[in-house]
Amino acid sequence: MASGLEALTSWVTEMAALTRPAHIHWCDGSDAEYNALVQQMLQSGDLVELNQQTHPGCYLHRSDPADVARVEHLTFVCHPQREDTGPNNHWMAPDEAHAKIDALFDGCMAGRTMYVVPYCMGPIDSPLARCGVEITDSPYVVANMRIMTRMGAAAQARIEREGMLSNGTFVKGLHSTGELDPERRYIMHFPAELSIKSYGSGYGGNALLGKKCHALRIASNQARSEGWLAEHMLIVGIENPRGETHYIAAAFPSACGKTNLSMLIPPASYLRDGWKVRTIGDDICWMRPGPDGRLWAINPEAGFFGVAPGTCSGSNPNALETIARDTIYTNVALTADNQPWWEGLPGTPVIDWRGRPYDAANGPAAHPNSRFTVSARQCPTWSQEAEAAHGVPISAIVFGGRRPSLVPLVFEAHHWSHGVLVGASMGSETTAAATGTVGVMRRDSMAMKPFCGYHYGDYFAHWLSFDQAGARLPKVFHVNWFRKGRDGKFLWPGFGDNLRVLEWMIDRVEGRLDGVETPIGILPGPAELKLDGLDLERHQLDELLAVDHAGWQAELAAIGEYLETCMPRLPERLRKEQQRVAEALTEMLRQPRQADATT
Ligand code: GTP
Ligand code: SPV
Ligand code: MN
Repeated sequence: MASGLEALTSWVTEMAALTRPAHIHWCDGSDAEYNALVQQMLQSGDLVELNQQTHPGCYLHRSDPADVARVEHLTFVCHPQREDTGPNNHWMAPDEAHAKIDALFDGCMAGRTMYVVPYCMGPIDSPLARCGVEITDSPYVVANMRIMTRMGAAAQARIEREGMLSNGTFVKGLHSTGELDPERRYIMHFPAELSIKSYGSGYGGNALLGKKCHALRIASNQARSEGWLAEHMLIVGIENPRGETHYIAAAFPSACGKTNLSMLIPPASYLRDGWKVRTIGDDICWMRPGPDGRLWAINPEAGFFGVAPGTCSGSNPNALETIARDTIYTNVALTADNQPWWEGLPGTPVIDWRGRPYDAANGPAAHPNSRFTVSARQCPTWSQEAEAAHGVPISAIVFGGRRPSLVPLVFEAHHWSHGVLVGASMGSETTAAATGTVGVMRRDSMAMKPFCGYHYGDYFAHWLSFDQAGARLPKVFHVNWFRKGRDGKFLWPGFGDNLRVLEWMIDRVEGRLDGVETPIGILPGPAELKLDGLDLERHQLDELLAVDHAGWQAELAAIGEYLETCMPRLPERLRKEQQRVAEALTEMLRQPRQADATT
């Protein structure tokens, strides 16, 4: 086998022959390199300097107005066999996909610099980490990759070292901003070749190839064949006053609260009692069974690419503190004194995200998917455990989405197979994180609909396969922070108060609380949620914890239909779980007195 360096240089030579750049720059990840890129982008107008008194080291990037979010309809997973891609992805035959996108790459870097960006997803010395190299013509992408990944010389050294090993093959990503024409834009994945080709977008998950393309779509394939999981999950450590620390991994769809939960600030009474929060990751979790049978998790990322709108001192003071310096903002608005601004912040916008004088008639001042890119180390709750090579042990897995009705605040799955069903059944209203209509309910199994790089049926089977002799699997829960009352307002205060729900989970994990058995799972008993200091009326709590059996019967039928889309690869065990829950609901409805009861 060729050494890692030979494999890398020959691929770079090949890509340079295709794209024909004027210069090739191998990134070392140094401060000097980052600063030079920033200076260059300030000159070219790719970056605008923000108020350096209030926001030192902060810059604004305005992306093309037609390039502001992930593009799921232009994202392809190109397995050699169409069936392996599944109903959850768009497919193109690999040859056709290469031909189509290579025609766009042909000579596209003429007169420009090609950056070679070696990166490591995960702590550089972790056996769970994986490397990649992104070739790009966008200095904005390079600067973002430096913040979001362990980028540069150390990653390249690991690639060179691992070239000799069987599992050492790095993921090859080729990216060009192209003309930013949505008609000439593709995000292509070739799992069998461990490669990614992305053309025509400079935005977020479309262009920072280490993130969704590598760490989820490609890695989910590697995880499947190597016996681990690559998931769209935050990782948070919760230390209670007893001194117990539990790590919780939670999968919510895009813009549904992962960043917020990962760095939550406990309610005042919890802080007084000594509760502590440790942030490990806010978007992606790679986990595998350890020798003790537990799932051990790492965050493959080194930074946050977080949603700006809604981030404020009331909801997420930790994030606000994190992004007060050395942050790249994308598509936010500006105040009169050149500070970044978005909906939810105090102050007044003067320039909107497109650089125009702000006019409410043009819509929000900041784009709804405007974001910040910042090193995770700047987060006040960032934990050294995020650098642990072996990862952290996961006590609970949480699924959740935006469900304005039906779905209670929290419930626990009966066992692992039921937990897999709960994850597979997830639904949520769509958000501005992807192009398309916002606020439409869709199924989003494990929050991986846009990110699972293979057939959902095989994916569910992979999840089920962890239930083995000797396994000490986490408990599985489902939450819904987004239930609305008759007045159309959220019933649950959310944010820091979500710790109250996490506390219940931890007590369940520790066997300290009984909960209440229902057909859909185990809910908190009447006095089991600690609600001191909360302005929540009795009827609101009742609504939040109600199980509407008839409504759930219809939901289970809809889930059954949805699971059918994975046939013939739907695991029989999952179908049986769906039937078990559906039958338990039917049984409940046959006993009118019990069916009326809430909890
Ligand atoms: P991606 O980065 O797209 O994967 O998003 P995310 O899952 O990290 O979502 P994030 O934490 O950035 O939250 C997205 C939006 O949901 C923000 O506007 C938040 O203010 C809002 N949000 C987060 N948590 C809560 C909550 O507990 N309750 C309510 N009502 N809104 C929340
Ligand atoms: C998401 O959409 O889930 C994100 C943002 O985390 S992006 O990196 O653009 O995919
Ligand atoms: Mn995400």
